[in-house]
Amino acid sequence: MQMHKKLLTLILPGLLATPAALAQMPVQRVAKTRPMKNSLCEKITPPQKLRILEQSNGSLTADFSCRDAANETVFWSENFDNGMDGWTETKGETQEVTWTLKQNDALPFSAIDPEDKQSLFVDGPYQMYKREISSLTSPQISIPDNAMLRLWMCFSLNFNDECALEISISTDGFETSERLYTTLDETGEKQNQWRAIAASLEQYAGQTAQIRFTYTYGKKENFQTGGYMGSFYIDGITVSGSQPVTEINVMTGEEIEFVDLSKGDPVEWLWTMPGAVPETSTEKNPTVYYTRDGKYDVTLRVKDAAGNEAEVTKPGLVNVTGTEPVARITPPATFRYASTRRHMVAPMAKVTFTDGSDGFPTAWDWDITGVCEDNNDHLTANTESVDVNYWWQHDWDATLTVSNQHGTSTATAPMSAEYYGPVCNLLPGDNLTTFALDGRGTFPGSNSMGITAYAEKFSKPSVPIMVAGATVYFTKNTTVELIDQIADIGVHLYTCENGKPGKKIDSSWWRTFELEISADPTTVAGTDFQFTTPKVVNDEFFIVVDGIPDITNEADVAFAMASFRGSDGTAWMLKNGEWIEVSSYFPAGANHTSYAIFPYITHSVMSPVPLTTPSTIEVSGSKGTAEYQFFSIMGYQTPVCDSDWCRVISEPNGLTLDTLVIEYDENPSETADRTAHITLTDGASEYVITMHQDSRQGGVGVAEAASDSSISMHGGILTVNAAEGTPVAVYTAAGTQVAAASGTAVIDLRGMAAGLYIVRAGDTVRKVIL
Ligand SMILES: [Ca+2]
Repeated sequence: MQMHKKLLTLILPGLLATPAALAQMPVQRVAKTRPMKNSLCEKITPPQKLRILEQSNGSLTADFSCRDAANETVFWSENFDNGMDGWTETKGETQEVTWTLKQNDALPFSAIDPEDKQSLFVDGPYQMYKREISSLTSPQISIPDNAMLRLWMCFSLNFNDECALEISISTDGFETSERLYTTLDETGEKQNQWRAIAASLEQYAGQTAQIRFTYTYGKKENFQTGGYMGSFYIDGITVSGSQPVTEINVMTGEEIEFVDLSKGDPVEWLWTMPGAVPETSTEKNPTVYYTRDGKYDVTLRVKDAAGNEAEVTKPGLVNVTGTEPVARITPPATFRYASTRRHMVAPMAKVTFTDGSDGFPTAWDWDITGVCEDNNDHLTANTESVDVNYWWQHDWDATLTVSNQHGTSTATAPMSAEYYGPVCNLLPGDNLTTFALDGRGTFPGSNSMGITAYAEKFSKPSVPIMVAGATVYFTKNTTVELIDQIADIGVHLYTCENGKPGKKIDSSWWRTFELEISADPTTVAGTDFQFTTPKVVNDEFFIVVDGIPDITNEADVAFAMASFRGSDGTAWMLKNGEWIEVSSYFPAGANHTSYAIFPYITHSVMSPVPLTTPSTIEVSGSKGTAEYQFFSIMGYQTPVCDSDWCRVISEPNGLTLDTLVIEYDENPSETADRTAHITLTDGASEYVITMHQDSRQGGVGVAEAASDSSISMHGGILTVNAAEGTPVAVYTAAGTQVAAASGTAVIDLRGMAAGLYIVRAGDTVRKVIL
């Protein structure tokens, strides 16, 4: 493969200033909190007067509730305040795991239950080699209909590394059992907090069962390191069944799980929930949310196997309260033009802004610059999303103001309209750094933590792009051993699948000793990795860096990233063979970053000039030629026509701006018009010109070529359609008048110098390119 390397430097004000600050940040395996469905529905007492419209048939009766502790009756509970009577402990060989009762001094359970005296505490050994599995089993519990197991747990921060806790259930004394929960499924933040845990026991209705807690091994396999296994507190265990619901209070966007409580063995359910998302469901227990304030009816109609039907309607059951919206713009692409760190979009192409606001606004007010024919004009719109076309290159702003009955919020997205250039996910305030991993190497770089590759995620582009390669800013390439010096550092283009790196599209390599490292410690040098050929991308994509040797006394290779921040994480890493988001690993709060990886992209832009030129060329029934002025930043391949009565007879001129000459034959029909399509491609996307030819008896000729605008230009001939007496003038870009006419006029500009001209017809002004 062809290797081309170019040196780029970037000023890094934060690079050397911050190691002390960085060292203060502990490295832990920490993950984000899984949102708990607590307080989904809140029961108001005393219940409001509720008119429930019921209709039953024989033994079939419809009713329902919603999944929440407030709408449940507790059938069995254990808070360990009076001991552990009835619980059975199973010890392992070393008897090092202990099940005792004590209060969590740091986080007493009395914060949740004011009456609380103590909690169940399970503690592991302090030497890893003594680790063992131990369990505690409940007495027999009668499980009601629609039962839920609910409890609270507080984890030491090393859970899932050395230890994990499982909850299982059995109806036969644990001859057989089902796992209801394991801490290993908790991928969220490892914060010191009481967590509400819930599991459905629906399938055990009417049976007698036992619950078992099992203290077991975590994910870490390196037992030689020693160290404490970890502990858990458990409290507030209940087994409860749902009771009919009379009122539900939720916020907009909050999920409600409705629970069927119908009697008489229904086999079909039809929920009608006007105002909800979704509004209907045939599930037994559907989950919905609401987007607007108000009181909403819920109807459940059920049918049994014999075809009997029953229905219940609870008018005004769900009381929804909204919040003030928070404006957020989803720009056409979120990655940023490297030199401005503004979101980069394609000029001269249709791109779309969408509303990404929180809080369900009911009104939208967009104000976007750079997208009008006059660069001083603002485009305004009141729709949820808006399609725009950047007439002007470089830096512009898009502002969105959203509102609902609770308030108003405004956000601005800084935009750069550029045809090509390096892009990144670095935010305007980011400084570059390399992070020390507590003596276990650097991040991103050589390490002993099983991190073998780094992936930077880029958004879908505003239009299809070509990715030619990427520049990576390395900060260290210390290698002593030959094997490390010649290690291949790879940079790869990957597709995005299920949000993670998917298929490898192309690669480029340099050996470790060939990486550019700046001699000036206040800057970093870029190493340019060029792919074998530019690749078309029209979706989310990743640039992956791998091949970095593990940390040793002889090898230490690292590149730069943005200092950790609270949001906008785009960095991924391959740790122990699994792709994970960097923000799910480092401590919450400031755990988001982006790598100093800059892919080089070119937007696929193919457009008529001026932009308002219609994509349909109307011609008369006689034979002739038509011209079409066309811009393509990447050039175009030989145009293809789907009919043989017309053809492009001009050759590509090799420039971005070209005039297609289209020859067409006489239409043999005296009465029927006909249509052909000429397709142009730049290798990344297509542009289609439609040729519409009238019948020979038809009246439309070239001189009357249709146009949306009153000013149009084809092949140097300017056509102005204006009311009689309207003054028409043509100016150079510098403002010098070069032609004048009145009313409808055809002005031949073919003798003028190429460039931009301004045409004024009365109040209408248009720029044309000659
Ligand atoms: Ca307790």
